[in-house]
Amino acid sequence: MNFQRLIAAAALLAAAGLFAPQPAAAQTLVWQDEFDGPSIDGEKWIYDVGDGCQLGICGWGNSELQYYTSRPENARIENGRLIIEARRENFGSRAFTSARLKTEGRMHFKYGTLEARIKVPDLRNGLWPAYWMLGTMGNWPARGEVDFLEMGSAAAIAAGVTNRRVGAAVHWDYNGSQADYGLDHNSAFDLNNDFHTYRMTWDPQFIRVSIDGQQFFEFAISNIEGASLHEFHHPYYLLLNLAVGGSYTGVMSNEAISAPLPGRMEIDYIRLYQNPGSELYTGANPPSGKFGVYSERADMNARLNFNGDANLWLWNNLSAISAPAYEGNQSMAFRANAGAWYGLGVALNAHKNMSRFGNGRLKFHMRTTTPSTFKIGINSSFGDSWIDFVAGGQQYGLVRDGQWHEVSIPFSAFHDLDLHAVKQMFMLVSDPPASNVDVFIDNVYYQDN
Ligand SMILES: [Ca+2]
Ligand SMILES: [Ca+2]
Repeated sequence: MNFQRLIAAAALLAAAGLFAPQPAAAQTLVWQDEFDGPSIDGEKWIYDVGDGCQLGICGWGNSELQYYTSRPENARIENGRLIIEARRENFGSRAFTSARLKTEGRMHFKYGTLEARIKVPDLRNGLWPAYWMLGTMGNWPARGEVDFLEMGSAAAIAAGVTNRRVGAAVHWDYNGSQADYGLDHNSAFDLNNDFHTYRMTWDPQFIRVSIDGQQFFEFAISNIEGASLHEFHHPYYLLLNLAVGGSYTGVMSNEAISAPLPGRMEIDYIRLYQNPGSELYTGANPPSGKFGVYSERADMNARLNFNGDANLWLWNNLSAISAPAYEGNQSMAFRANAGAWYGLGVALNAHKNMSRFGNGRLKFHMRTTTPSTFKIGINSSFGDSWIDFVAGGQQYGLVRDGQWHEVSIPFSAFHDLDLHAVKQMFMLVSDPPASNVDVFIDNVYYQDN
């Protein structure tokens, strides 16, 4: 079945009036945030900050006009509610600020029922509140996306139902192309005057979305192989944001934003209930001491298992050569040819919570004579974070003399590093060398303080 047929089939079901409200069954509450603490809980939420340009997606991939910050002006707790506030103010070369929060590295789940009580601001025109989830691993759209609440679309503005229309949608990969399926619901009254209950149920068969008990979205996900729906059977994390302008709204310039500002999206609570087959990750019991990324040493408290946890990827221009290890039997021993960049990465199959290493160091042994600039990095929920090794600059213990040396980099030296949500624990990328070079790395580990 192709994607177009899926849409057609779902549209027929909708036309036939088969989207009946589902009675709520008694379910086990497994995660919640009532937003009744003194401040936003950092064990549950982290911020996406900036305009996306640092990740190569200026405007967060949607031509959004705002700069996201982690300041209380844009996100805070007030009277038992999470407030996300969009403001008109110049910040980071943008004319608006707002906030985008996510549970990446703090709460991931597969299957479950989510219930949230949310009040949106007056959206006319140009505000775009969103309550949604993204697959934890992989590149969009192959990581999967499910939107439970989006409002302020260009079509809603054109139809004169900006504050009444709510949309739900799914996005995934179908044979290497983006596939989408979405449905809208027009409420009989404005949704910005009060709180409404948004419910998403996800089990091995369906993703369904309702507002105030009225289901308006259903997507069948059980035909995994036939319809390429693997994306909807993996863990996801939650996001909440209030965008200003952007392609969804069709409001593309600062001058065209007419919504009253500041505008506040308020979330009273989010509760997650268990469904059959549910999985929940909260980053509990994180490792400490010495954590072996690529080390055979006996004194590691824990270590990566390359037959399950992680893979060593050779990205470009590296071929294995035979050489003695620094310790144990194995080491990274590679030759890079002149004239092309080279790089490698230790990629995890799932996020790892390394938050106990914040005051610690990344340590490894390295042996090389390369004079080229290279960089050592870690990928976390904030994207890549790199430390440059420029010949003649800070070397963190490396001497480029062809002998083994220990390199020790404090994690505090990495910018924009979210140790709570690490996805690639060790990366190396080098400028093209002028002549062939050999690079040896061994005994890579995280050391806490
Ligand atoms: Ca509350
Ligand atoms: Ca070794």
